[in-house]
Amino acid sequence: MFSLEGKTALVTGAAYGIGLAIATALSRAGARIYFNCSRQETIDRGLAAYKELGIDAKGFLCDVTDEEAVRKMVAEIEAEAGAIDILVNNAGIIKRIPMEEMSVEDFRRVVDIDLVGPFICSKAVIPGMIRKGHGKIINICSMMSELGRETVSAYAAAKGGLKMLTRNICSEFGGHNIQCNGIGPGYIATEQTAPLRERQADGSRHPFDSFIISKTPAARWGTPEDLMGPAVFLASDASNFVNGHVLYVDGGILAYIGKQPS
Ligand code: NAP
Ligand code: GCO
Repeated sequence: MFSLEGKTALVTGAAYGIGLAIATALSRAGARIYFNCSRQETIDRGLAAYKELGIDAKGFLCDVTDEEAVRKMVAEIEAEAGAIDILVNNAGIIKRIPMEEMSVEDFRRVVDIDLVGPFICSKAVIPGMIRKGHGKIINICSMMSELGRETVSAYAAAKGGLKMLTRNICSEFGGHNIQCNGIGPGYIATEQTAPLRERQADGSRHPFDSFIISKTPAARWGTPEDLMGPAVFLASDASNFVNGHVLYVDGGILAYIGKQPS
């Protein structure tokens, strides 16, 4: 029930980080992999990574906020491989700026990529999924789908919205045997969170790094590999009666008040 043999998967923003790990897991379960990024150098970086992994992935230069480009990409994939069975809305950015200093343009850009992008990509693949009689959409949410913190107003608003978009796609298309679920990663060691883990001048941990360690029962950051199994589960027949759910892969952060001061 966990096999993805014969399935076609599109993972957005999957040149490195979480997207690359998820696409690799789907490929190892049998899926054919397509991915997109907004910069040619990232596409090239991703293609080199997939080649190194022995995965014959195809990359598209496509910004998820560009509806025409997304529709063209999906049409090209469908012409080559048939309707897309699995869409992972992974592409995303974050801007860490105090709200009173954040421009409306910055706020809009984060929401555009992290929330409108998944809407555009889902809207593009759903007709094919309906024709095929099944589909899996996995939205990469966040701790910020549930919690706020200073400086990430746009990102939290977008990821909170993405949780509700997940539930709405579930509601609107569950009758077509389309399951739409979220994965809510905890704090994962990728390029996106590298600034939060930078060693201090004296060699000590970044204060935020220490904070996350104290908030995580496992006392460690997650890795992209920690998300591979949950992604295969939500992309496979094993989750055919799971719909509208956000699976938090956070090491227990959301369950834990935090390490008590010694
Ligand atoms: P990352 O290392 O910053 O990678 C982001 C990827 O998205 C890159 O491949 C990037 O390539 C692509 N991308 C960005 N804007 C795009 C656009 N407009 N159109 C198409 N592709 C675009 O991020 P990550 O840490 O792997 O995170 C991946 C996803 O997980 C994001 O949605 C993030 O919000 C979410 N997440 C991350 C964490 C974490 O702790 N790292 C935790 C929870 C959720 P280009 O720049 O070339 O487009
Ligand atoms: C931040 C981090 C987080 C992670 C992730 C947590 O600045 O707080 O970047 O937002 O990216 O979303 O689940």
